[in-house]
Amino acid sequence: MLAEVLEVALPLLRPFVTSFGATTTRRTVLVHIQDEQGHEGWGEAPALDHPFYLPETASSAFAVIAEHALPLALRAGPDAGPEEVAAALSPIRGNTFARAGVEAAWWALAAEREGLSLREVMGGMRERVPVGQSVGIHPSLEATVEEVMAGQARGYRRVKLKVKPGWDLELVAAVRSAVGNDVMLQVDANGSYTLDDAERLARLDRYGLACIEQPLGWDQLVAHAELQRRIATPICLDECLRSVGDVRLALELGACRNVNLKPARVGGISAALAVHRLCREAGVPLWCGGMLESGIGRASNLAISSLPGFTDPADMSPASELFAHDLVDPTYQVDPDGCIAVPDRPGLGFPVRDDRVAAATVRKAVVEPPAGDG
Ligand code: OSB
Ligand code: MG
Repeated sequence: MLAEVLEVALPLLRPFVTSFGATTTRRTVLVHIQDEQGHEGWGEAPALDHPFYLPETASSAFAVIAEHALPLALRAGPDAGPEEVAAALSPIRGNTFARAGVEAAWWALAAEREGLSLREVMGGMRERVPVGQSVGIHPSLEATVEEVMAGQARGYRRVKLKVKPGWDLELVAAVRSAVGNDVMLQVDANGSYTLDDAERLARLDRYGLACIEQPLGWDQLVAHAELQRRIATPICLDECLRSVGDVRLALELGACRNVNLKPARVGGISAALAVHRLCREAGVPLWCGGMLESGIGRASNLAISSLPGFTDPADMSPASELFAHDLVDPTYQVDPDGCIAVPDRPGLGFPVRDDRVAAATVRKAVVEPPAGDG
């Protein structure tokens, strides 16, 4: 079995600005495996370049995968399926993006081996997935409204605005009046407020937002429960939810009424399937978030988004809008009705361009299987 981890640099066409700063180059981490029969699997560990979103970074994910996650996964044996690999990775604490990248490669490998699409091996049903746009922080209201209206013209089913203290009330008022009351609108603060801002945040209630995402700190579950008692807009959590247990606790505490599920942020597809079950049983609105992944990471997000519990549009603006070139070709498109078709090709579902991966690779480590294994 060949197993390698690659760090790739994908320059963004335009910087993506959030309350934690500007992202200009997207370094991300890929996991590539190939078995004796030539079946391949690709996965992505989409930690950001820096520790300002969550503690994990592309560099830390690369190291944890090379030194711990891939060796543990390979010890599960050449015939292990993705759930067995997830179990083999469970001794690793935290480092959810690293674990997810490794597990994802085994999901794609399993799909290729079984001749099934990724959607089928995950139990997804929908053939098309509705998506929304995530609009970064711009220098002016006019520039933001312009980007929103361009997205509306392209069919996006929902608008998400990045906000931070001082870039919030006027912005939401301007966008709400531009798009009208029927467009699904929400905001994402990436943890930039405190409970002292509760009154200001309550003033967003009048704009009919679908949710306010991660208003408070990345580890502030109890404070979110307090805030939710003081505002009418449903709180959605992103950064706070890094395991199935976190989601269960958040719902029990009333810390959120809406869930952004990034499969990689909760540790991989197996954990994400458990979160999906939990939210579906509890009737909690659920949607698939994004991490500005390459088409490799988006492929598994797209597949899982076809499950019935994903009630709201996904964050999945296409790689063609983020990067000069995607790592898969053809990549996916957002159709004029704001949906992306879920591929039914076996395996990952999108052909990986080895030449583009090679050109983007900044470092690589090959991990040997334990002696005696194929
Ligand atoms: O907070 O949801 C977020 C991108 C990178 C890091 C964090 C977030 C985002 C997004 C999703 O907003 C954008 C996308 O992947 O299309
Ligand atoms: Mg978010």
